[in-house]
Amino acid sequence: MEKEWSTGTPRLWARIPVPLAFCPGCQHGTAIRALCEVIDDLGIEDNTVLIVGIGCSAMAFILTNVDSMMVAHGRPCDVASAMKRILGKDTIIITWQGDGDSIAIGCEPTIHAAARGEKITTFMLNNSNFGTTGGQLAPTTIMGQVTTTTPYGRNHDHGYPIEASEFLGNLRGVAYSARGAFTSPANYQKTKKYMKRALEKQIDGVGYSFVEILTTCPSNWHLSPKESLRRIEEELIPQFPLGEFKNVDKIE
Ligand SMILES: Cc1ncc(C[n+]2csc(CCOP(=O)(O)OP(=O)(O)O)c2C)c(N)n1
Ligand code: SF4
Repeated sequence: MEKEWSTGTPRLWARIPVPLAFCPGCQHGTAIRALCEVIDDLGIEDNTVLIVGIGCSAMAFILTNVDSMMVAHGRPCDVASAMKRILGKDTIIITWQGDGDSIAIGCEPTIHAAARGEKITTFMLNNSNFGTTGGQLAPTTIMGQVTTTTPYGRNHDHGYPIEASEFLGNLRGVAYSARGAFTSPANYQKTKKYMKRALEKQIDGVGYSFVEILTTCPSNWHLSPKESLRRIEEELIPQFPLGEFKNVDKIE
């Protein structure tokens, strides 16, 4: 029987039954659901292309019923820039990336796509470590955080975390930059609003748009799903405040 979308499942959600690839309590699935809902709301599913890098976050391409491409680790913004230029303004190009993919190995592609003001949108899932490969230090690892490569906690010798939303918001080619989280229903709705605004900037052809989303990684944090949510509230949000950092309708 045809699935009833009125039950609350986003239209864009994959129509083939696939086992969820994520660990219990991981919020990557929540983020993908939010993406599906936003694309549904905007009615852009037929002209959207999703470009994923490498990492747990990349599983988005299996769970969404949208044209997609998986590219080399860190390279989504390069491929997205080329695609947008070839396919033109009517194709909505989204890169869906982990923090490692986006601002560790993919730092240069991301910064230069932003600086060039490419009319693409990046959604970056910040779980403060490299999830897939076992929880190593990432540019988003906070001070004091224990990871497999900082077993005594990140300290001053390891350098300092990158606040990607604030940093990218300072670049001229960026039309929109925001950071959200899914720690409560209210935050879920707010983050969806940020995601929608970012895509609207692309639809309006203003410039590069970016939304960072704080997500849980219970397996590598060695916390329960509930404790992981508390960690985002108590430890990550104070370091990575939620909100909009740039929102312009025209780049001068
Ligand atoms: C060129 C290259 N370098 C390293 C790797 C190994 N690798 C695969 S996933 C990954 C980390 C992904 O972390 P992140 O982007 O934060 O995503 P998450 O898994 O946390 O969603 C790494 C280093 C790779 N696949 N390709
Ligand atoms: S390792 Fe972390 S990011 Fe990857 S699926 Fe598990 S909880 Fe999610």
